[in-house]
Order: sequence, then structure tokens, then C-alpha cells
Amino acid sequence: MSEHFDQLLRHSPLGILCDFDGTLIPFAATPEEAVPTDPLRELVGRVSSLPNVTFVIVSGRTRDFLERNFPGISLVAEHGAFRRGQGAWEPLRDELIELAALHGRVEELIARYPNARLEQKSTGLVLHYRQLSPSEREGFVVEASSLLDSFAEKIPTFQRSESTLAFEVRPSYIRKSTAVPWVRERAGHGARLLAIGDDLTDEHMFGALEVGDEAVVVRHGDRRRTKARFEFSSPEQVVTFLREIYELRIGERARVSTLPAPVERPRNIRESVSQSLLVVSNRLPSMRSAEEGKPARVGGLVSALGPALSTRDGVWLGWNGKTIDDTEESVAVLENDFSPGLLGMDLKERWYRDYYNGFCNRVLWPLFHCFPGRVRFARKEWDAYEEVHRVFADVAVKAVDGRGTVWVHDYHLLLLAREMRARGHSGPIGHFLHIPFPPPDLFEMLPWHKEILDALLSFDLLGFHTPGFMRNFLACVGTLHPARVSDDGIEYQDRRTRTGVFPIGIFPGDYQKGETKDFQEEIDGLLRILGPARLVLGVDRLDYTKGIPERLLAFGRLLELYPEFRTKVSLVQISVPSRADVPHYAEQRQQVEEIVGRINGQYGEGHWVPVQYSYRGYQQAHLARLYRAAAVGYVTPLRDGMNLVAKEYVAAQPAEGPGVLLLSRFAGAAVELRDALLTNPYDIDGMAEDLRRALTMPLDERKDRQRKLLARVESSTAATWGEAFLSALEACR
Ligand code: ADQ
Repeated sequence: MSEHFDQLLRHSPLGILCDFDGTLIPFAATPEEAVPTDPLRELVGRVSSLPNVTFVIVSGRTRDFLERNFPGISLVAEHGAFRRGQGAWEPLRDELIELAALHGRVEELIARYPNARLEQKSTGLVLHYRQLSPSEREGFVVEASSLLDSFAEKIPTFQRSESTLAFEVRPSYIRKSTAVPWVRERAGHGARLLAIGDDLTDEHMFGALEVGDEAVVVRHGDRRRTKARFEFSSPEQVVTFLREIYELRIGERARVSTLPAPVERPRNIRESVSQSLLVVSNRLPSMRSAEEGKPARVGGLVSALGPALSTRDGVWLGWNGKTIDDTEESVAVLENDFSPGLLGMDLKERWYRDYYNGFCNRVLWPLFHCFPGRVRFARKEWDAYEEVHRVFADVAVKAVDGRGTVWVHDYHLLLLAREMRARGHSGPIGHFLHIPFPPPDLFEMLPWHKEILDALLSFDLLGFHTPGFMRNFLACVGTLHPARVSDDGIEYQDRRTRTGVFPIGIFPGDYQKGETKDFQEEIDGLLRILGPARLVLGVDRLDYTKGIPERLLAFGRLLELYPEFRTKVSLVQISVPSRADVPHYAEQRQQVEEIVGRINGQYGEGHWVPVQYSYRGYQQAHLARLYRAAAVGYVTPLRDGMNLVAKEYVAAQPAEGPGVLLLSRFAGAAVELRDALLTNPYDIDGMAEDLRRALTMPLDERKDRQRKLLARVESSTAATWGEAFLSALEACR
């Protein structure tokens, strides 16, 4: 454990998010009495000034209070509603919040409990009842809860929360979790974060952390569930810890000695959970944007499956993104605060290494995408793959009724039906593969191909994005397995497995909304840099299957062969970081950056930069704005299961002046989006020609293609996909 913390605390860049009340100082009778001492202010100042450390106080307190007590420190006030780096405060949302009606009624309540206190914040109200006697407290809690709940029911963007001996109402999209991506971005590329807090509002912050980050809870005698893995028992320990971090980072200390003790993980998979629908994916969907108040549109999968899960009181099982020591036991924890119910599992470090980074991402991912040269086999990784399936299956059979429906996702969980059948599950189990299925000559390279085919035939339904991937699968069974393939499915050992094509879609409306001011500024800045140059846009996870180097090279070739395009077009390539700890991905990043540098060095002129490259994620609304602004959606994977960016680009185009989708023939999306301009990303010269054709396509042709493409994107959506698969699966019953 000390090794673990030592590495984290020495990591650069390091981001530290620290709550104030109850974490940096003990609770006082009233908030006014709880002020930082001079030595604490001084320590915070010193930690904040450390190089490569971004220290941020993330508090429920008002801007005014924090600014007065911590001048010059990065701050997040009112649970995330306002944040301030070095400059002025920025609001999370640019809107005025009307609380007047509630305020009047709360004042009436407080008048009857003179020792209770009302704190008015710019985005909400806090009712403190710390100073009430125990008998008064009871009455107050009942009255205040019912008043606040009825208000929150009427105005759903508001919600009630409880911190220590206080109630609070504020808009539900304001949560401390919103501070986490903000701090990560401020801390800089590759940052790891440490979050320290003590109350329920801090749990949102903990829940938004990622692999490699860490959370520490300060316990005040309570034993409630927490997402933190480590704990302190008092604010004094936090202060000593900060002092030691400071000394460690300036080299005055070799180790920190106040290491927090690990919290015992809650074990609350309800033995009685017996939902009728279980969704299993390797990774649980991130609920971050749901916390920010948007409906749960957090990735197509949640939106597509959300309605089915809610109506059936279903549950979603997956990895929660955290890793634990190999010596600890992985338990499933039901995250009750969310709908659908999320059952989160930790991965042991060893599983993360051998199962996730190993067998999944260094064997199945490259092999299924037809990159055999990048595949590396190791028996212990296959063993870990099987072991994780056993652990998931143990939890899965408890989470769903024995005859309930189970929908399993993707290449991480190919063996799950086999394991669930072995544990007695008799209901329908379906699998949807989000990536391509390879042809037999590639699949056969897998030393465990027979075991995987066997296990796949324990599913009732296998879904693919395209007819080609399904044909590959059937050809593998036909050539490598004794099962009988017929028109009606595959028969093997008294079981029948059906196969089907279910092309995934998006929610087109999400990319067609009017623009809100919040989202414009950042993108406007980017577009301003481009000046009058037309925009060619690439958006992907940074992955070698996406063909980013080839795309850049073809753009360079265009500038070389057709100098008339110089200063007239710019390529914006946005790559969201992905699997950075797998070596091929780190290499890919370097290669991309080198090519960008070369093209810019060779062709750039005074005010024109040929390629703008950004290595980060953007919000959906930002992407939509960029898609709309782009003359060419440059979507050229070397191979892809579907590729949703292609569909998002189409959905966002303005009807009157649409851009052109230049799409790789090797994306699953090319099967449906035949009216895109199709290109071969392996042929750099050819792709440069296709790019020229896209940039010079007459308006009539663009409109004609766009009309047909949009009709397709709007008729085959995320919702139709989810419904089609589930009804086919339930028909297998
Ligand atoms: P992915 O390989 O992740 O998915 P894709 O379908 O393109 O690929 O989805 C990427 C999603 O991430 C899109 O919704 C896109 O908007 C978003 N995204 C990409 N770059 C981003 C950035 N810089 N900032 C923010 N968001 C970004 C796998 C398969 C695909 C298959 C999907 C769904 O590999 O082939 O289409 O699953 O089945």
C-alpha cells in the first residue's frame, strides 16, 4: 500500500481535490466558526505552489467565503456550481436559478425552530440543524424533508441532498463530480488525481475518478458506504498528510508516514436481487453527465438500454473502473443512487494487466480488427480471461432471476454464457459484438479458438453490426467447429444459437440541437484560429484501428499535389486518449504527433496552420458544433465495427449547406451509409484524391447525398437497435 501511495504522490502531474469542512478542519457549531487557521492557510498556499501539482479546494461553501479565506488558490465553490483557477469565477451553467418561492416557506419553517439556520447560496439553500436538541431534530428532519422533497418533485432539476446535520437543495446537475474533469484538464496531460473528502457530496467526486486516481474518505465515526478505498479518521490527519506530500515533493522526505488505512469494502450485492433483465459489459457506463443534470445520455449504450432496464427494473453489471490489490477480494457493489441500477466490480491489478490490457486489448482487439502483427499471446492472459469470466458469472447469476434475460456486450465477455449455464442460468442469454468478427484464417491463429467458439455457442443469440461480420463468424463455425450451421441457426449439443445483424445507431436529435452559448466559446476559439480556411474534421479514440496516421498522410499528400488547397483548408484532428498504458497506443500517439509536426513544418505559413491536433475528449455539444462547422467529416478507420462518429457527423449537418462524409470502406458504417464518399484508407494517394473530390463537390450533390444519409441515420437509431436486439433475444425463450 505504501508503494501504491508513494507512486501516486510522486506522479507528475498530480491533481489534488480536497474538501474543506470536515476534511481540512473539524466541524464547528456554525459555519461561521469553521474558518481555517493561519498555519492551514499557509500550508495550502505552499502545496498549491508546488510545481506539477494542481491543488484545488472543492467545497460546498460560497465563492465569497472561499475567496476570502484562500486567496490565490484554485477553488470550486458551492459543490461545483462555480470554479476559479487563477482568474475570475466561472459558473458551471450560465443561468439564474429561482429559489424565491421555496425560500419563503423555508423561512417559515426556520421561524418555528429558532436554533436552526438558513444559509442562502446563489444556487441553492442549506438548512443547518446541528444546534437543535435531539428531540427538536426529529421534528425538524420530518418537516424539512417533506418540504424539500415536494419542491424537488415539482422542479425536477432541483434535488435535495444531506450533508452532516444539514439539508440542501440545489440543481441536480451541480455536483462535485463536475470538478474532477476540470481539475484533470488544469493539471495537464497524464495527470493522476487524489480526492479527499468526508461527506456524501464528496462521494460524487470519488465516483468520477478514473483508473490510476485515488480517493480518501475522512470518517467521523460513521460506517456508511463509500466509494473511497482509503480513510482517515480526522481532519488533523489530512493536514499532516498534506504537509508530508509537500515535503515529499520538494525532496525533504523520502516517504509519507500518515498513509491512510484502507476502508473495508461494502459487500452488498443483495442476495435477493432477481431482476428480470441483466446487462453485462466489461465497463460500467460512466454516469458523469447524468450527474451534471442531463438525462442519462451518457454514451449511446446507456440511452439505448436505459428504457428497457428501467421498465423491467433491470440491472447493469460491469467493471467500475477501479483496480484493487491482488490480495483483496473483488466484490460487487450496487450503486443504488443511479437508475438503472449499476452493479460495479473492482478489477484486481493482475486482472487489469492480464485480462483487460492483456487478452482483451492485446489479443482479441487487434486480431478481430485484422491486425495479426500486433497480437501477442500469453497463456497466463488466457487464464486471467477465463478467471474474470468466472468471477463475473458468480455475480451475474445472483443478480438476475434464473430464467431472466441477459444481454452481454463485446469481446471482453465472450465466455460468459458458458459460465452462467454452468451455474444453472436457464433464461435467454444474448451477446452483441461491437467490433468486427474476423475471417477463419485469422480466427484460427487464436490458440483458444475452439474454446471460444464452444463458449459462443452457449449463447441463444449472437448479434453483429454487419452481414459481413456475421458471415465471418458462420464461416469460422463451418470450418473450425463440429456444430451444424443451418438457415435457422447453429445447432450444437442440443442447443440452438441464432445469429442476427443489428447495426447500432445514435440519437440523432442529440447532434441537432440549437447551440447554447455555454458550448460555443471554446469551439469558437478553435475555429477562429482556422480563420477562413475550410475545416476537415477527424474525431476518434486514439487507436491504431482508426487510421489516423494514414489520414494525416493523405491530407499532406493533398497539400503536396494540389497547392491551391494550401491556406484554404485545415485539418482538425481530435483524438480522445485511450488505453495509454498499452505500448502500441503510446507508439501510435508519438507517430501521430510526428506526422502532424512534419506537415505543419513543411506547409504551414504565418497565419495558417495546416493541422490542428488535440489529444483530449470534448463534450457532445462541442463535437456537434464542430461537426456542423466541418466541410468534410474525415472518418477513415482501417477497420471498425460500426463507427458512430460517421453517423454523428451526418446527424449534425445543416440541411442547406451540408458537408461531405468521407468514409472508409472498412468501417461497419459503410454498409448502411452507402451515400457517403467511400474511400480506401490503405491507399494514401487515392484517399488524397477522394479528399479533393469531397472538398470540391457541388452543393446539389452534397444535398442529395446528405438527404439519403440522414434518412438512414434517423431510421436506424440507438433506440431501434436496443429494441430489435432485445425482442429477438426474448423470442429465443
Ligand atoms: P469506439 O471504437 O469507441 O466504439 P465509435 O463508434 O466511433 O468507436 O464511438 C466513439 C464515440 O466516442 C463517439 O460517440 C464519439 O463521439 C466519441 N468520441 C470520439 N472522440 C472523442 C473526443 N475526442 N471527445 C469526445 N468524444 C469523442 C466501439 C467500436 C465501434 C462501434 C462502437 C459502438 O469500435 O466500431 O461503433 O463500439 O458499437
